[in-house]
Amino acid sequence: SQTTLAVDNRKFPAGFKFGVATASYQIEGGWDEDGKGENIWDHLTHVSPDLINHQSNGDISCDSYHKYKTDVALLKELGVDFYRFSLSWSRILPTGYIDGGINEPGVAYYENILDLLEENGIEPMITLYHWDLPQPLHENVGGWLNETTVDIFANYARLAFDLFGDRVKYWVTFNEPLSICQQGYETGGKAPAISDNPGVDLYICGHMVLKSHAAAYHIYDKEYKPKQKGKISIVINTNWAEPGSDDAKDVEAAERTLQFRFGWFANPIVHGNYPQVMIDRIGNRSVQEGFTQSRLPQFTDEEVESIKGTYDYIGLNHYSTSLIKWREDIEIGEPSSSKDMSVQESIDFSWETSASYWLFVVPWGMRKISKWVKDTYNNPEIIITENGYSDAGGILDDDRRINYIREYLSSLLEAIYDDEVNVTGYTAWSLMDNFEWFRGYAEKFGLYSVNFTDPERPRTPKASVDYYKSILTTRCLVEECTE
Ligand code: PNW
Repeated sequence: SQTTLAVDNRKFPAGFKFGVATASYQIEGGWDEDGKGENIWDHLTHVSPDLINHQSNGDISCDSYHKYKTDVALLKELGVDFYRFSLSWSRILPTGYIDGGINEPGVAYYENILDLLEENGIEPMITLYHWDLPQPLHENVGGWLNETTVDIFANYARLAFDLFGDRVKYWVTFNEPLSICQQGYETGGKAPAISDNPGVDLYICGHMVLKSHAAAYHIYDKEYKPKQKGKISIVINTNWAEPGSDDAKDVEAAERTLQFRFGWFANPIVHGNYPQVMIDRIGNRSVQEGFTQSRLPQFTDEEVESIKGTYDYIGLNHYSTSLIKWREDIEIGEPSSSKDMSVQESIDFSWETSASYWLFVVPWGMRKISKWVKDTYNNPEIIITENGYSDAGGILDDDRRINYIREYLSSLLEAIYDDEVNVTGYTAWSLMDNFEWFRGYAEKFGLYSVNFTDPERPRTPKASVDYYKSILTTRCLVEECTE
């Protein structure tokens, strides 16, 4: 395996921005306060607590609903250029629908945060949807499996631009459609945890999320961008897929993996339609399985035109790398997206581990995925919207996290200078330890530690706070960097 030998001593380009990220359900708490409606994560953690490690939930979490002033003080202390956070849809629209009424205290909460960020010179980057769908939209409408949700989301997006857009220059429609659809509607690893129609529902979800994204993009582009002058896009996640050998078949399988994970969403927004390899493979298998049409829905020509170009930058969440080898197509039976892809995925046992089973420390993957995105999608502006390292907690001297950030950023500098990839920002996940979905509070990604057994939820800086601060001051990774 390759390793980064020395830390890059070059300075990040002028204008390069550093931030940290969080998400509403993971930090806010106040799950039913001041008129907030129930969302699919409130519902799932309450109805099926056994799905979550230690039966934890986000009812209180970091209590950021009450402690946002402290949070902004932490951001100020860190010296970040921007803060990426998400809106809780059901805090603003308790039923999910505009017609259900706007919850004023919910709106005030985000206005207060935006005011404080502005006072402190920190730019907001707002994610409209980081997985917390209002429960009524799931229960009564069918959530991301129903076309109706596209319009309902578009109305919510318009409201958000209307309420907050004068102060926001960076918008994200969706965080990680791959996680939303594959885990929410196939493996059951995320809310609404539906897994009874594998190989079918996830692609319908992807279709609806892409249409919803495009609808929100066009609303912003036509009605708000001319005066608000911000940028809007989507955040897509993927591991780097490293071919298991130089064999052409392994190289092809690795490329196919990237297309099935990243291309599923990036190809439509950049080139207008799903990757050909997905259209072909899912189409062929569907026929053999006895379906009368492909399990991958089709865009009409009009939809292709409308989705194409709906990005002002590309948001990339990147944490780790996998080794991919070619394999014989899996035999026809019950459909699934992994059978559609049919590759053999593994890791190198020499890679450093983390507290997350899926996260291995492979810094050079950052350069490779950035370069691949540049080459595959017409050299777009790229913002790394998440990258980070988990431990099991109780470690304030988090040298493994420091090392992870240093080496991934070093690899990013190589992408920027040696491969001329247009990366304009980097976001560390996360500002503080928080509710890590099905893993509860067992995996900690924070730069600040949070004591979840203390009702005050005190935040304590880990050593990585000082390290990140120093990067923000010097704009490089070593004590003496070249200009
Ligand atoms: C992100 N993977 O999800 C999410 O956006 C965050 O909410 C989450 O807390 C963070 O990563 C850490 O898990 C991911 O399998 C889901 O490579 C899956 C993967 C990576 C990130």
